[in-house]
Amino acid sequence: TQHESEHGVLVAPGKPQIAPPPQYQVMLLNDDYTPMDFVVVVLQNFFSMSLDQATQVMLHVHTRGRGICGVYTREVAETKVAQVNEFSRMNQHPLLCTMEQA
Ligand code: TYC
Repeated sequence: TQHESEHGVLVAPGKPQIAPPPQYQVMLLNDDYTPMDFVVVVLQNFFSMSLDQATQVMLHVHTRGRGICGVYTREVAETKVAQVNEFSRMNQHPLLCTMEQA
């Protein structure tokens, strides 16, 4: 029963506030065949990373087996996963992108 949110916006008295939406980690999995340069391009273009950032994440996935590309709400995460996997297949690479609840 709060008439003002933390940002000063008025809300209906007695109306319970909605819980924040669940967040999902979008993951990249390592494989033996996808070229490193291709993974870097994916991270730059689909996850808005700089060349340095993308190179670091690609090397993390290469050495550790998997890594986080970003954290999003469900619909955004699902769209990223579908777009990355479609782009990889279109270029005949086995690169796999998945998501899991944070
Ligand atoms: N292991 C790949 C190679 O040696 C590079 C790679 C990195 C592939 C990250 C996938 O998600 C990946 N060419």
